Amino acid sequence: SKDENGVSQVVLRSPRGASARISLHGGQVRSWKNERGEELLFTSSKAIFKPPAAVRGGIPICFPQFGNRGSLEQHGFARNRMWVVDENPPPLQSTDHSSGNAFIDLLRKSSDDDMKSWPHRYELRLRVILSVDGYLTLISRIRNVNCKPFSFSFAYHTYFSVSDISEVRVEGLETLDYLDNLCNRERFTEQGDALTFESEVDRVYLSSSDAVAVFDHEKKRTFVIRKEGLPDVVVWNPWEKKSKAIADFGDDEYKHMLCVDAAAIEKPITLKPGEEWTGRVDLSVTASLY
Ligand code: TA6
Repeated sequence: SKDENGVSQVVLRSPRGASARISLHGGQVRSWKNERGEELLFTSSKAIFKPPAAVRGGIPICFPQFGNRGSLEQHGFARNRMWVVDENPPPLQSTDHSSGNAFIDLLRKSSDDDMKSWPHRYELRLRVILSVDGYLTLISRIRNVNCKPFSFSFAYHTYFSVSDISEVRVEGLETLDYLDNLCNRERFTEQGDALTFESEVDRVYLSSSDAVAVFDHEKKRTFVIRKEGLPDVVVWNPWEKKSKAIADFGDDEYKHMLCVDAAAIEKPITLKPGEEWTGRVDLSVTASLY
């Protein structure tokens, strides 16, 4: 099918009615719905769907640079470019294979345009799996197909939809060190038991455990984020003032979103010629038991 701007997109469906929609613009997951048809990812009502800018919401892929830590455009170029569908993808690995699991592989290879700003030849294969339970897995494999090494950072910039940010709690980041983007990336140590929100937050938690949970009290919903190959976790909410400065974001929308990204930022990944890296995130959602 096509999106608002005529860009091709792919829809995955689970046998019980969950779905995920992925755009070829940016290889971006644009929608993830549970079996009741409820949207789980935030998209701004002010989002601009016209390429090349990434759509404000869903799961933009940040590669080969996170944020403005480097010479490239903010969050790298992968989210702004067109990807293609691999019509003959390798089969699911046995651990991901279960009847009823739907998947798609999108590819992005360095173009001459990319080479001007980042002179490296890479192949990026993004596999999106919607499990029979309606859970979402993203696996990125990045291969160095050139004869010199390169380094990159990476993030699944995941915009979760939440009912009310003041009622949200994030667990799994306790005691970790983090870099605070609001304080020149100064390093702090998390002191609280769980993270709650009452002002702008823009942090990179370092070397987190493999699971982080986002509790949405009002919706009585919990997201669990499991990750492999991605040591860091970004937590971002622009809050009131910053929201007003973002053109494609509504003034009050910060109340209904929280970005929690599985990422590799502090220590860039280096690939030698021929080497491949894998970064995986598994997103599950459950009704909270309280
Ligand atoms: O840490 C998350 C972050 O890098 C913030 O600093 C904020 O700018 C956000 O991502 C959104 O970035 P974007 O380029 O999509 O506007």
